[in-house]
Amino acid sequence: MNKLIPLNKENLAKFEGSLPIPSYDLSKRHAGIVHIGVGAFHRAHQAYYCHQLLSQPDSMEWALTGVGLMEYDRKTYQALTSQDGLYTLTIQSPDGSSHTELIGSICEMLLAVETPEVVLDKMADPNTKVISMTITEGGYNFDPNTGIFNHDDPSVSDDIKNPATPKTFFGYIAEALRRRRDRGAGPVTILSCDNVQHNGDVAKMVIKAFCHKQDPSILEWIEDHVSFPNSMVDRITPKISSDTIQYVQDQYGIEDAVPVNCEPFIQWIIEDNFINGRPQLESVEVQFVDDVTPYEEMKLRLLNAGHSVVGITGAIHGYPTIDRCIADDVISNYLRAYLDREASPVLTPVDGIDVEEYIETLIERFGNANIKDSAARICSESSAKLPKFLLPTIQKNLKGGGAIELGTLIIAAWCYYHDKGVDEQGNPLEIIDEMAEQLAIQAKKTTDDPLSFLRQPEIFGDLVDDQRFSDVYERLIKKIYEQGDIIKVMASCLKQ
Ligand code: CS2
Repeated sequence: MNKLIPLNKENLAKFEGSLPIPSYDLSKRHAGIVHIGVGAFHRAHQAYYCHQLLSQPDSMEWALTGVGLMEYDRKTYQALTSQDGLYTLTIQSPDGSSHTELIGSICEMLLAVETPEVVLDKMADPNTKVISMTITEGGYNFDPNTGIFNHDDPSVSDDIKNPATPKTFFGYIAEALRRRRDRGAGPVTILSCDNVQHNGDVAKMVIKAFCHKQDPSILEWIEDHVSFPNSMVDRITPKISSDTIQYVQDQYGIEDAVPVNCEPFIQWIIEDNFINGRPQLESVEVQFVDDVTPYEEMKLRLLNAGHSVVGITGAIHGYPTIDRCIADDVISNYLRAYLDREASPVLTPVDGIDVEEYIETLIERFGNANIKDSAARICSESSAKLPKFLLPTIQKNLKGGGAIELGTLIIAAWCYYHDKGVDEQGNPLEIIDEMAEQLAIQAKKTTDDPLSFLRQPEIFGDLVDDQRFSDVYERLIKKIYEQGDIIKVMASCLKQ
């Protein structure tokens, strides 16, 4: 086998001809955007859109500075730094075909734990017009039931006391905004790219709540100088895997430590509310709208909730990937029934969007066997996801007298998942959740107190007090525990 070529600027020309490389001059890029949270999703989505934009005339100021805030970001930081920000993106279609490109929109990477001052100065630089982020559903640190920001989180309260030496996302934003104000660096747009309903409004609420405690003097400046567009982001992006590393080596002879693979589908809908200019992303098919609400509601409650329905039940059974779950007729019929009977009836209709068609497409997307999206990724951090993806549908149906059985079974299955810790084939479940310990403790009490798992108000609010909900839950959790076969229980719920 030929020697592998390390991926970096110097070697770029060597790849020409074997795969598409950036058509723009890398030395002419300027980072008008600082992005916090450079995970696989960011690199398959926003960085890919920016890459396409940079290929067009007059857009060189819309490249990205990538920031990792935490120690666990070090590996990506080191890899991307040694690769001059370059990486491969492999787009994999359901028919088995793949297309790989070299992406060049990330000009530089910074690691906050290494160079905090550089990060703060970059965020406060007048040339930084947008600070965007993917900090995950749980990263906003608020109670989904009360909407209240959690000041008591230990690292948040540390940051409240030490404004000049931040550690958290909130601390960095507050200090950067103060520096912008004091230096007259101009307004800035804070653009959330997470799967949270009204992600911009939520970002504004939590940042203001943090500043209110830390330094209320900045609040007025924020009101006049910072905008927070809501946005809906979409592209299924598995975790980086050794398969993809191997694939780009075998196909292209490229040594890329952090390659990304994803599905062909991509969508970004943003409210046109940028306070200091914005990239002309409409030229690469990003949609700008006045109100993103109906689109985000549809995506979170159909696609993301649908993912949880499939991922949790499939993981319990022992299917490793989402496509394997979908290939099981009971799971795919169950998914369709959940979306048709419970999720769609309580959605705000979107002009020009056919929900039936949206559902068809999402089931096809889930069935993409080429991307190998793991059930474990979908189940990870469900304690932050389900209150945003699935519980709103149950709550709406409880209010309006709609059906709740199929959604409630997923909550019961989630409890079982944390109680058992192994799948039905006897293999250990890969459980990744910040609340995993508490979830397991509550789940393990189920045989004595069937409603024990629901007694976690930070997740379920006061849902346990709803008689109709708790009756259905109790019946279903007993069924799961008695039968010990999740697919059978799903099939029986479908018949009703
Ligand atoms: C998934 C999302 O994390 C999850 O549970 O539903 O990551 C999903 O793949 C993306 O939102 C797709 O846009």
